Amino acid sequence: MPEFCGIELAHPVINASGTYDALAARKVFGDALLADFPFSAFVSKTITPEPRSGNAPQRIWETPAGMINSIGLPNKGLEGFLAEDLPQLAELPVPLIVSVMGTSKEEFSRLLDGIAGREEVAAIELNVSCPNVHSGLIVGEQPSETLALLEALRPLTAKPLIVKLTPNVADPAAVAIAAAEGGADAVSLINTLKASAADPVTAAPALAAGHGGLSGPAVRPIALQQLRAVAAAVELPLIGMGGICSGADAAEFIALGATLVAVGTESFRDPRAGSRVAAELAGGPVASSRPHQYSTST
Ligand code: RRO
Repeated sequence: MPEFCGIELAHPVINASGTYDALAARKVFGDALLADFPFSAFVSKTITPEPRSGNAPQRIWETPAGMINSIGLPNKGLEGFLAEDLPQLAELPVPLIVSVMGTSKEEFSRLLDGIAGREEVAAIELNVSCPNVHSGLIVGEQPSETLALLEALRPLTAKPLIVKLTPNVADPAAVAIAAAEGGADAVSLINTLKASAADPVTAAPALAAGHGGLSGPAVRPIALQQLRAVAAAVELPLIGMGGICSGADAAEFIALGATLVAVGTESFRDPRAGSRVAAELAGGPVASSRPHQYSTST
């Protein structure tokens, strides 16, 4: 049984925020979902102080080894989340981690005030890395800003604070060090990589927003390198994610320093991916399900 920031978990596989709608799944699968939930903890979609409708479509674009999203953080806002979603999420058979994002220290503080005191909430993930919101907030990109945010938030709660790092900086380890100095309990990485695409026929941008964040197997080696760098820089427990599709993929993240792993984009293709990855991981080393597509003979 892995232990993470004092929380006992049945296995090391959780979901990446925003990639698995547990409430929609409950409506489809009913209580069968609760009897066999795919993750050992559930991370909510990121919430903001006020409701947001997200970006205009087109918001998703598939790529050969993943997808680009420009979802733009649609959510019910803090009040809507507390009134409508939290009571249902509390029925899940696993600890709940709530992901939050503000555009200032004051907004983050408001979110923590509303959420941290709720007994249903085991931990809070601070999303300082969404690639799709033009907030002017550089908190996750500059170590000094990350430190200042944590110094403002740390006194507000004793619950574990997890900082979700952006991969879109030259030195993610420097941001992780600042998070640790500010009193973060853990770090999760990576969020999506800034990416773009155009329709080759019309020449129009593939996404209405013009750009988005790339996820899926394409980003996995980048995520592994950033995880390795962060693991060398801080003592904190790490949640590793980025293109995990199998137990073998998850084992790579654990080998390079992750305490927990998160399945994200793969859950869109296979909603049972979390259970499958956990079972493959528990079964010991798993041969890669993907043969080499490019020559590796030299
Ligand atoms: O909602 C999104 O567009 C989004 C978020 Br909050 C995030 O953290 N990462 C991402 O790729 N998309």
